[in-house]
Amino acid sequence: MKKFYCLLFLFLLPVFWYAQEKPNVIYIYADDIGYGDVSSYGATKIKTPNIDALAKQGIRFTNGHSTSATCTPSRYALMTGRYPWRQKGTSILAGDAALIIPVDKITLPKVFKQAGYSTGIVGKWHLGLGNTVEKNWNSPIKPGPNETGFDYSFIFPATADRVPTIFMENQLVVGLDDIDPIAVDYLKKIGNEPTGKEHPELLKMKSTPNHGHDQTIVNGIGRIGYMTGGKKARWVDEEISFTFLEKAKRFIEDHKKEPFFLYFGATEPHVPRMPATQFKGKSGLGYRGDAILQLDWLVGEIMQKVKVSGIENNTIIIFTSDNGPVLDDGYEDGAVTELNGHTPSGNLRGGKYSTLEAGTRVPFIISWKGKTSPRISGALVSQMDLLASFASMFHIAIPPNEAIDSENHLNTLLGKTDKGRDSYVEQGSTLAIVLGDWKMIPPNKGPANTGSSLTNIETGNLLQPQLFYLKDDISENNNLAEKYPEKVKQMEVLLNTIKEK
Ligand code: NG6
Ligand code: CA
Repeated sequence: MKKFYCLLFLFLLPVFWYAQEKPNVIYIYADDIGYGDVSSYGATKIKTPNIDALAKQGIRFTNGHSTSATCTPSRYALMTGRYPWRQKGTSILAGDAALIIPVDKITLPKVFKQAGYSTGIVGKWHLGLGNTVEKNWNSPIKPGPNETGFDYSFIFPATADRVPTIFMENQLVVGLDDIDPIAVDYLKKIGNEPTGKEHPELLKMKSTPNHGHDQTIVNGIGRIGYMTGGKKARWVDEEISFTFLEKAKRFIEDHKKEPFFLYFGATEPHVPRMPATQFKGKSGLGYRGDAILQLDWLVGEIMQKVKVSGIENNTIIIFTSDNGPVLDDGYEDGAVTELNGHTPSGNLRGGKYSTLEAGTRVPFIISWKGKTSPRISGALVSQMDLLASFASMFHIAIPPNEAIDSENHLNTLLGKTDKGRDSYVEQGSTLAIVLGDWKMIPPNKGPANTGSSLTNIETGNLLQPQLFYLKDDISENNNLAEKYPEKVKQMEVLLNTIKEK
């Protein structure tokens, strides 16, 4: 009899192994959406029903963070599980930058690969390509997403406002043409195409003074950087998200029978905001608001695709943003003039580029239909923690000295507990430290505001230390540094310890 049970156990072993939970994971990374930009986070001037539906069936984090108040560093941290400021060259990258993610270290997609998943990225990349700035855009470029953990990639290289304005599928620009080769330069003008600076009359959307965005014109929009050739490969801004959505749906369709990880990097509501005709004018808040509606629609389309694929109860959908919001980020798109009382940062201070809360505290929703009990969680969590958390889900060991800043908070991310991180470093114009309910911004030179003729955002810079008790003062209005100097000291020491780790 004993023998029988033994044999039965051995026979069932593979069944147990397969029964280990391997939900599909779709990570939707919005670009520049703010804490107050979606209705489930309190927006009243704009409605985001699909994102709200996701929040309603999942966990809505009220203290969820990117690491940084701009894109590249936040994405670097998500991928590597390391604070970006540990590595030089992780600030906003040019469109021709070299890859900054190490190819020989663990990454978030590699965690999934090790667990037997198919991995794909569709959308914005902005982490560099190839080994050097100089590259031939007309032949395969590597290393890139495929060398850092993605089996499949369909991306645009940097941002929607940076050249080259093209898509790439697995190392190769889509739509290459031998007789019209692509060249890109960020230092000098190349080719003879008009620039926004020389020919503003050709623009369908003007760039705002002092903001650049006046180099090569593509699709009637002045860009950062110079580009020539590749006329057939260039995107039409109004169609970018349809293209990404189609590729994402295809990826889901092709992999619905196996576990998959899909990183979906939406471009909304980053500049240039040039939504599709069906969304133009729909929000009443200018193109920025329309772009948010478009983003919400995208989220709904992805949710629907998951549903009709019959994998709803086996799919985790995460929605979050790479940094806080900005209104005027370089184009006359009505974001400021048609704001109509909308508050993109909600009740937080600051925004994109800022060390204040709105720089990194962003909408953060995790839904696993049928598994997560819907709730609101105030736990302090970071996108950077997904790496260690999923590694723990799959019992994967992280190699020593890799992903050193990623913490395992799987139970928190799945809503089983509200215990999050004890401490966290937020990167804006300087590094701030959060410890429990306290936040300290060390003294920092530099203007208190990015400037009313520029993005007009409070930076958080002050020559004195700033100490806030976030629990009672989420809007960082009450500087307690003078009252609690020992707390300031303690947090300064902690920040230095983390920096030296
Ligand atoms: C800035 C751009 C801004 C935006 C940002 C990157 C200027 C003056 N401003 O340099 O428009 O592109 O870079 O945004 O050029 S991010 O979300 O990718 O970090
Ligand atoms: Ca961004």
